[in-house]
Formats: sequence, C-alpha cells, structure tokens
Amino acid sequence: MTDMQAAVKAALKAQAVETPSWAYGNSGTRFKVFARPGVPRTPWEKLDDAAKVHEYTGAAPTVALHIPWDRVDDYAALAAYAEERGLRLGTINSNTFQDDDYRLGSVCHPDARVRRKAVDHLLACVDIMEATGSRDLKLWFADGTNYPGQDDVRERQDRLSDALREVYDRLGDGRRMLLEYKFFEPAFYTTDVPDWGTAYAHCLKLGPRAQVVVDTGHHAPGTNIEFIVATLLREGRLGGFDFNSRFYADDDLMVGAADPFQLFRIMYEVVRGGALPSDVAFMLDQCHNIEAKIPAIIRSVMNVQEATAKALLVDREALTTAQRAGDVLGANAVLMDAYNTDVRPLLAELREESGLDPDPVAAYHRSGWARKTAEERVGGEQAGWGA
Ligand code: PSV
Ligand code: MN
Ligand code: MN
Repeated sequence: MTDMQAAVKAALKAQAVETPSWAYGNSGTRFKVFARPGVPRTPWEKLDDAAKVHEYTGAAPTVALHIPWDRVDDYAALAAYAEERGLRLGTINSNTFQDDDYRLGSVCHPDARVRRKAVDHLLACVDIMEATGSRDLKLWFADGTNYPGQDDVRERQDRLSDALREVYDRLGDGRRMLLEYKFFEPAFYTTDVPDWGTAYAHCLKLGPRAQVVVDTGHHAPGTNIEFIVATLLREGRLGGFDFNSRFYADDDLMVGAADPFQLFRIMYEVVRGGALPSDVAFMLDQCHNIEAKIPAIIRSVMNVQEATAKALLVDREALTTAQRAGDVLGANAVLMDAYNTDVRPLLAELREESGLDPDPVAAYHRSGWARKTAEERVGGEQAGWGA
C-alpha cells in the first residue's frame, strides 16, 4: 500500500455521514405518498432502521431529528435508546413551516405574536439539544413573500436578525447554530434567507458559533456550489451540508445520483480547504418516495464515500504545478484522473479491514430486516414527512 492510499483510507475511516430521521419515513410529492410495508411508526423505530445503516456502512453513527416530527416525551431516553444501538442523536432541525399561523412567515411574520410563537419553538429546540446532547441546531425558514409589495423585505431582515440573536444567545456551551438558505419555495417572490450571502451576513453578526449550511438542492440551476463551499470554508463559516440530488428544484433525491461529478467537485473543495476531518457536518437531507428507504440511505452514504475517496486521490502536488505553470489542460487532467478512478475496490477493502461486508447494500438485503419489519410493524401509523 502506498503512503497516499494509506492516507486516503485513514481519512475515509474517520468520515461520518449523518442520516435524517425523516428519510426513514414515508414521503412523496403533492400528488401521492406511496406507503411501504415496514416503515417506522415512531422515532424509536426510525432509530432501529438508522442502526442498520450504521451496521452495514460503519459510517453513519448519528441521526438528525426534526421537531416536532420526532416529538417524544423523554429526549434523554431517546438518546439512551440510540446509544444502545451504537448511535448518537445528531442535529436538531426546527420546524416553523407547518402551522396555520405561519401563512405569512414565522420569525419574519408581520405579527409579533406569531414571531414570538416561532422563536419559542426554536428555544424549545435549544432545550431539546441539551437533553439529546446534540451539538447543532439547524434552522431553515420557509419565510418569504409571494408578491411585490406584500411586506417590507428590509424589515423582515430586522425581524429575522432579532429572532436569531435571541436563539443564538440561548445556545449552550459548545453548541452551534446552523443557518440554511434556499433560493425559493414555498415563497416565490422573496425568500428571507435565499442564499449563502444572506446566511453568512447573519452568521457573521451573530458570532463564531453561527455557521452556514449548504443544502445541495437549494440552488438555481447552474450555480457553482463548490465555489460557495470554498468561500465559506475560507471564511471559517461552513457549518455543514444537507446532501441530496436535484434534477429540477428541491428534489431531495439520493446524493451523488443526479450529478456525481458535482459531488466530487464539492468534496474536492472540502479536502482542499482542510475540512476533512473538521467540524463540518456531513448530513443527508433526502426523501425516498418510490424506492426502498434503507438501501437508498446506505447507497447515499456510499456515494458520499466514493466522492470523498476520489477527492482525496487528487494529486495535489501535480495539480499545483500544472496550475502555477498555467497548464490549463494539464491541471484539468489531474482532477479528471482522480474523478475517473474506480474507488469501489478501495472502499470494499476498507470495509473488510473494518470487519464490514464489502457490499453494504447486499449485506442489508441478506439480513432479512426488510421482511422482519414488514411483518412486525403492523398497526399504528407510519411515520411520514410532516408526521
Ligand atoms: C427545506 O427544503 C429543507 O431542506 C430543510 O432542511 C428542512 O428542514 C428539510 O428540507 C425538511 O425535509
Ligand atoms: Mn435541507
Ligand atoms: Mn430542501
């Protein structure tokens, strides 16, 4: 084994991908939600499924919660349950978008009563973090307007700023606030946190524990996401990723499925930016509408690993030499050589060295978990996006 291969393996061994609780539940489009036998009915059962993903990949030790989709009476008990399964509870995602009161927004709403209600929810999430031991609070706001003149867009920024300040000041020691942007939807004219620049400006004002989250599905077509990643890393403000794939808009398909080359370019900037390892959170934010959920999540973790492996294989010295010499094609060739490397044997070897099956998807299918859960999880209501 060359030094390079050993270094690549060590970096891959240390990489962890956080899976989202909601990806284990049913989801769909506004046209139809296709229910699947065996889908979890409770947050506890979602953790049972997440444990399978970690068991076969060895790379998914934490699970993000969405509040109130994952509301339980005792969050410390949920954390203990996760621990018994070799997991930890991860990022707490707030939800200020599924209440009638939020028709005109949440923390940016023109009515102070609604703003108070939204901020109180965020503060409740801060309390939950203390019970779960979560490091990160992830905020995404559906706030915005649909029509020119509907509200004062500058004043909405002031309201947002006040809300973020109150929540930031309540964060416990070592906790972080991750602010997620999205350029449209559900609002279509203005969105109150539409882009990394707006998120970054708020984070900068708040303090160092406020960081930007890049959801790969939240950009206009053609946006150079790796440039955003490079910039945020350079400024020390990249909190993490919500990984998924898009063909059109916020499709939430498996990461690395629509555009594996883009994922590689993003991971190259992560490696280049010295962020592997780092505090950057590598999270999935996906919904599996027509496919089996657990194998899709396993595949997604593998896709992140493959893109990372290729990024780590870039011959940085050769690249720098070509870049400094102005060798346009030579530099491009160095990058493409790494991208075109088949890293699957390397990852299979790595898994075997860690006592895992080299083929996590096949191992999961052989386990009989899908059949067992379909037989056992009968009665009750299956979890779904929004429940
Ligand atoms: C919004 O589109 C988003 O990406 C946010 O992260 C939400 O919390 C998540 O989707 C819900 O699926
Ligand atoms: Mn997201
Ligand atoms: Mn999204």
